[in-house]
Amino acid sequence: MTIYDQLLSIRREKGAGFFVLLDPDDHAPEVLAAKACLCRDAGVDALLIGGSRMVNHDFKEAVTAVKSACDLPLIIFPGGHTQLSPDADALLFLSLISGRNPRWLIEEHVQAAPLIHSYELETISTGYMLIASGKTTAVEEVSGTQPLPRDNPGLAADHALAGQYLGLKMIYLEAGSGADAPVPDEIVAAVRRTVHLPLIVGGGIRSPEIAAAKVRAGADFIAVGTALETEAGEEILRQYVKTVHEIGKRRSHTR
Ligand code: 1GP
Repeated sequence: MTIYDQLLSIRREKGAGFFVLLDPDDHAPEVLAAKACLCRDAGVDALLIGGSRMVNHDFKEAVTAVKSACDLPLIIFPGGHTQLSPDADALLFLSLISGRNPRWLIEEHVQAAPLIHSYELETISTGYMLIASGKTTAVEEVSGTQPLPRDNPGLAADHALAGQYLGLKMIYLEAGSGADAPVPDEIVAAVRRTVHLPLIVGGGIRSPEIAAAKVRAGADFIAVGTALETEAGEEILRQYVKTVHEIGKRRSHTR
């Protein structure tokens, strides 16, 4: 079964799923591996690995360490074409469709393609949409693109729909790592009403309650990184997992 099929079956069976983002810019490979084990024990559905600053030169080493420590699906969430590894299970092949910078719409992809092919990595083509969050985020800086406004759910929905028509397989609504404010519920809901693609929501989600609100609004997968940097205990992880699964189940029954 492909990782994409596994994600679809998580959505079908659990209603919604919970991802933890591991950032190799912030931690040594052995620390990431220990975190991955905690995540597995707490019932996290999959791990994302990547970072937008790309200062870490040991990306492959980090992926190998995490993959050999635990068998959770490990999906690269790349900050650029240098973040690739044959040891990951899949790659979110991100196109920054909220922006108008050709580098992040196609150029990085061309650079990455030959290596992805030789690694035989599964690619999950994903429309990546940056939503304004109240402060300039690393994604905004690095990509040199403007985020979509917070107060225009219709515009966000139009972008997601264009992504769906282009044949993308997922949409990622991103407020930016460490964002002051997460993607507004109204934007999540508008995108949910408009496209049938699996929807990941991340950036600035700092509590299980906020995660719950995003799932209620229509998120299929919640991604959290920063909030678990200081408090990555099994207990808080379990709370996120339980909340996302409970609300997801409830929502799938009322659909
Ligand atoms: C960033 O969506 C992820 O790309 C996670 O964001 O670090 O704010 O949880 P946080």
